[in-house]
Amino acid sequence: MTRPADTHCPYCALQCAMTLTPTVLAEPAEGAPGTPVTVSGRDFPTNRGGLCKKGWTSAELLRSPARLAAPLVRGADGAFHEASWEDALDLVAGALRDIRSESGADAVGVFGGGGLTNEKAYLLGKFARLALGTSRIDYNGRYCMSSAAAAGNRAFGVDRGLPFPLDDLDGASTILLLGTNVAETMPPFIGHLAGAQAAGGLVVVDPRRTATARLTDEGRGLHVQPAPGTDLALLLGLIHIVIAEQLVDIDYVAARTVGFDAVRRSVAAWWPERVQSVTGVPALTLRRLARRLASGAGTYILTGRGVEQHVDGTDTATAAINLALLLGLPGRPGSGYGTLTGQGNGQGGREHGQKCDQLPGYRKIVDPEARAHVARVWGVDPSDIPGPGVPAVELLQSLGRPGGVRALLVHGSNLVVSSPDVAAVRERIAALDLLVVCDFFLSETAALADVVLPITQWAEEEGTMTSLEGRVIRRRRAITPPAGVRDELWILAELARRLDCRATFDTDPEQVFEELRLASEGGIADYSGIDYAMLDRGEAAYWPYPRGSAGTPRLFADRFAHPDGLARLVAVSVRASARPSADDGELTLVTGRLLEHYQSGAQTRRVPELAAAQPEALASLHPATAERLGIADGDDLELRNDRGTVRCRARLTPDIRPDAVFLPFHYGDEQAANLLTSDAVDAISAMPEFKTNVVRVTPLAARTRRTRRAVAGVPA
Ligand SMILES: Nc1nc2c(c(=O)[nH]1)N[C@H]1C(S)=C(S)[C@@H](COP(=O)(O)OP(=O)(O)OC[C@H]3O[C@@H](n4cnc5c(=O)[nH]c(N)nc54)[C@H](O)[C@@H]3O)O[C@H]1N2
Ligand SMILES: Nc1nc2c(c(=O)[nH]1)N[C@H]1C(S)=C(S)[C@@H](COP(=O)(O)OP(=O)(O)OC[C@H]3O[C@@H](n4cnc5c(=O)[nH]c(N)nc54)[C@H](O)[C@@H]3O)O[C@H]1N2
Ligand code: SF4
Ligand SMILES: [Mo]
Repeated sequence: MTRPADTHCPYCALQCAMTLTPTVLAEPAEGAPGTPVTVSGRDFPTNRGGLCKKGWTSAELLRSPARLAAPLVRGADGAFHEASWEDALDLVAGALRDIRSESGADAVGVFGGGGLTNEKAYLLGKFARLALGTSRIDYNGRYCMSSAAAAGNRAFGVDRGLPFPLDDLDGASTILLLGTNVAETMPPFIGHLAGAQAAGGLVVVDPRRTATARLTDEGRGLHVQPAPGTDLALLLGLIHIVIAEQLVDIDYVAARTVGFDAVRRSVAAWWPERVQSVTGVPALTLRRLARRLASGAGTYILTGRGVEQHVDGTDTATAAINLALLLGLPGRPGSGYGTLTGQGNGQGGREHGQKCDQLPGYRKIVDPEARAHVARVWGVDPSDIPGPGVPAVELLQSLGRPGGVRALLVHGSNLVVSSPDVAAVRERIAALDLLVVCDFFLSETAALADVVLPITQWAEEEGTMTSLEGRVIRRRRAITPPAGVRDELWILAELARRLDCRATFDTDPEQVFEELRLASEGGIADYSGIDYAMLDRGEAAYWPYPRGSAGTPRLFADRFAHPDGLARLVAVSVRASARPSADDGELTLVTGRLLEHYQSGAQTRRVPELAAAQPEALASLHPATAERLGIADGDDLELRNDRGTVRCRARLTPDIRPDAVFLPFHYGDEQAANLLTSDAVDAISAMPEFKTNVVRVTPLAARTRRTRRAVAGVPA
């Protein structure tokens, strides 16, 4: 197969459209492994032909020398040995059977990913429930979208990240970006901010002066730089002002929402000066901002991980929704509220059964009607479907413990880099009886496995993804995969057969999608009206898309998804959280992303150009803080807390607040930012606290000096 293929980027949820052109045309050995592929941007409403560096270089991974070419099985000598697919799958199935018969079905766990196609995500959920019979499945979207999802479900009765097409933003005059650095995390996205910039109305809330914050320079808007982890207070303050200054859209609130009185009471004490004392944002700025947001049509409020990845992430997202509802934004033409989904299929991946409490179509696994519907599609009895499992952090905490998970299958996550308190996770992984990882590289997680199964990459497979817009799009195959790798649908089908599962496991993506359509029919995320043919004709398919309908580009025009059609205003309050003490060495650790690397870096650290641009973790410090701590640019330093230690070099920048230090989480082993993060989770969403943790920062050279002096009996 050597025709150009219209597809989308393998990485983030913007899913930029690209064309892949195999360079060797009409070769006799058609589709020989290693066919070079050229990437070109393709016009599409979201990226308009643009791609970021990661997209441009994505095809290099197809022919990477690091790519796995055969199953790997760990031998008695502790080393990996190549094995045949038959042997590797027999071994996995045999071990799973033994563990299941000894310890019960819940002794086998599954960890999925938001990068999987809809077909893989759907089949993985079915595989866990039917072939393994386990309730123990969850996925890395727990680390990503769970707080935004919980808030959206609670307020609107539905969780579609953007309830409107992205290019609606083009007409905005005010856009409030809460905790997102789109200029680095979705570069082509910023084209959609131009209208708001021109109107002087781009507002970026971030403790760092990021590339996105700089888009507000020169009268194009405002950068608000609160203390990390204080967004909830900031939002309660904005709501307080909106109410106090009578900026509430009274008619909208009366007609379309419930809960206003409780919200009004809950913000009464958050007057601007008090908010200033908590957040550091001047009261005057808060008032100006509230007035700007209420100044008329064309206002959008969008959240990202910066406000969501906290132990109060659901409540913070809820406060942002409350603000939007009081201003009458959701569902009104030309304005709105949304959250920016992160992973390639972060939206579709959270709809079809990878979540521990979920069945396809965003159905609840505890709902008898949902169980009956899905059981019919699967050809089983409802009682064959296990009940709810446990969310990701709890799942990982149970590994290798009595009564916990003994065997774990990982599909699409490098969890020993990206999970919170990762030193503890690595210990738990070591306590497993069996770890099986499907990947195309020997990621840090795969390197710990007993069996590694090498799989196809995006340019070698067919399927669908659901972008951050809630639009279902086609992933298309451009080249034939190398001989030694397999499609994950095939792997799941082969394992299911070996486990004597009687349910059907199709290996053709289109057939799997046909089944997903039926399974999702009548659910919240209803895909029943979508098929490959219409996607291939280029039709825009936004869910919910019931059979016979035309899909739903825009939600909430007339009603919200709760049975009574009304949105819920939910009163939320600030709880005390850990703050760095005035003690000189303690700072708030803020974690996040760099343009060049994707997530745990398992893929992008293997692209030479990207690795060369950002070869190592650098801790960003304010020059004033660095001076106080005796650290110069490029110095080695140590970040330490009760959970772990990271050693890296310092990068001095005035773009960060003096009370914080920033570390990207894209690096493995000893440079993993998650050695320092806490596994405390949000009570509603089970989202871990990734964004703000307390660390002590010390220059390494000085520490060594001190240690030497101490050894020599000299006081440090
Ligand atoms: N280059 C690149 N792009 C990506 C990804 C990647 O790994 N690399 N991953 C994709 C995925 S899965 C996701 S989820 C998205 C994430 O996309 P973003 O949400 O844009 O990414 P982050 O860098 O995690 O966080 C955004 C910002 O939050 C700020 N922040 C931290 N703490 C706080 C806080 O307490 N309050 C506020 N207001 N802001 C805070 C950080 O300084 C950071 O600039 O990106 C997607 N795109
Ligand atoms: N400190 C800190 N930690 C964070 C975050 C943060 O901001 N700060 N962000 C969190 C967020 S938002 C996210 S989304 C997570 C992401 O973190 P991870 O879950 O680790 O995600 P990736 O690094 O994308 O890992 C995906 C792995 O699966 C492989 N892969 C890619 N596609 C497929 C496929 O189709 N099938 C299979 N089987 N494998 C595939 C890749 O090669 C890679 O090894 O990290 C979270 N961790
Ligand atoms: S913005 Fe996201 S989808 Fe677009 S090219 Fe970059 S990584 Fe790929
Ligand atoms: Mo994410």
